[in-house]
Amino acid sequence: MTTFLIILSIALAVLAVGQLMRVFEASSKLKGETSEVPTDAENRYQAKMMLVFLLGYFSFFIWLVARYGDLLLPEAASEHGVLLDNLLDFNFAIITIVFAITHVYLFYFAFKYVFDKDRKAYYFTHSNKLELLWTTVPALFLAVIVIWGLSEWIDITMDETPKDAVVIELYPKQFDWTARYAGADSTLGASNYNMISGTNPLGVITDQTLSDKIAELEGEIAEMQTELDAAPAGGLKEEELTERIEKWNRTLDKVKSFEGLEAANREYGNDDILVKSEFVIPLGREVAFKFRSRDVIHSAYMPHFRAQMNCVPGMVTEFHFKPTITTEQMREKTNNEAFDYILLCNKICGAAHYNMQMNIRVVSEEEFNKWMAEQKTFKEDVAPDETAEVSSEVGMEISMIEQ
Ligand SMILES: [Cu+2]
Repeated sequence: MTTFLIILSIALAVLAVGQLMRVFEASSKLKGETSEVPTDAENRYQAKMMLVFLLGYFSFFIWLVARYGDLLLPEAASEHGVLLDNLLDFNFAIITIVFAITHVYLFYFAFKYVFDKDRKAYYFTHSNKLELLWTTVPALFLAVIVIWGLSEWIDITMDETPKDAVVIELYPKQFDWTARYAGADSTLGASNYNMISGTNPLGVITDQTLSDKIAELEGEIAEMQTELDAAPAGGLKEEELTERIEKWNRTLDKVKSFEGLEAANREYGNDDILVKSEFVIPLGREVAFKFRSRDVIHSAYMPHFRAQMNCVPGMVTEFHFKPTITTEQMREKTNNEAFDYILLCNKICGAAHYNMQMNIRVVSEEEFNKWMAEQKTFKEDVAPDETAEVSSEVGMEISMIEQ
């Protein structure tokens, strides 16, 4: 309401000024004044004002850069991040130089060539020399930017992931992240959304989760069947239940088809490690990320590492980088005890999108190995009689998704 009133009063003020100007024009016309033609003194005053404006304009620009410049991006904490920053700085440098030159000329010429009735404008139709200059110079700069940028991008995205890389899957859903480490075998276990259950939020396929899921589905189907047998024939309830049983049977068929996977593929998942709220990566070692999504498109954004990748349902996207500064070192550098690297969702994905984040801790190789050894593997995690409470909660969420 306040905003509306402010807009309304501004609009009314503009209208009032417009009407007043018309009154002045009409009255000076009646008096016979020729106010449309400025006097020489007025012209000289306007020309000087152009210089004053130029000075104010650049002072404001310099103040803005000094005051807010460091809000652009935090210090890069990955190897390729430095390359990207150099590229960005080069672009900013060119833009700033061109901006300064063109604007100085714009306002200085308005001052220098103030109206003079004794001066005649120099007229020429075109100049080949000028055309050549203002075509080739920008073309050269653009070529440098494009070729340099492309070659860096190819270096960053096309080079092969080293064998000793830490493999981590980032799995988003509305509205949180789960990180899954490939474990001792450096291979992520196969996964499928049909396998998702209370104890298996990422749908990892192992012998254990397969038999659990089949038992769960068969149990549900049997329950629905009992209900169906008791339902009155020909009713709406019978139709609904029959449809649901058919749907669940299709899921069961899909899940059973995973039994045909090679034994090794049902083994890789056992030593995977699932973590929430924070994940840890080692300094100076390549980290290979794989991204999936459970529901909608999310985007994994790690600003300090200059990394961002879409997480798309139904496909796996990838990115890898090498961290160069530990969390501790960054805390000292920024003089901020509470500093943490962060993973954010950078795709507006729903109501609690703003809350989709996860801390990232960069530690030394030894610390990383120690941390890994302390984590429970997926096999230990899905052992029966554990996480019973969590299971019912997540189970509800999944049944909601399946509807
Ligand atoms: Cu999201």
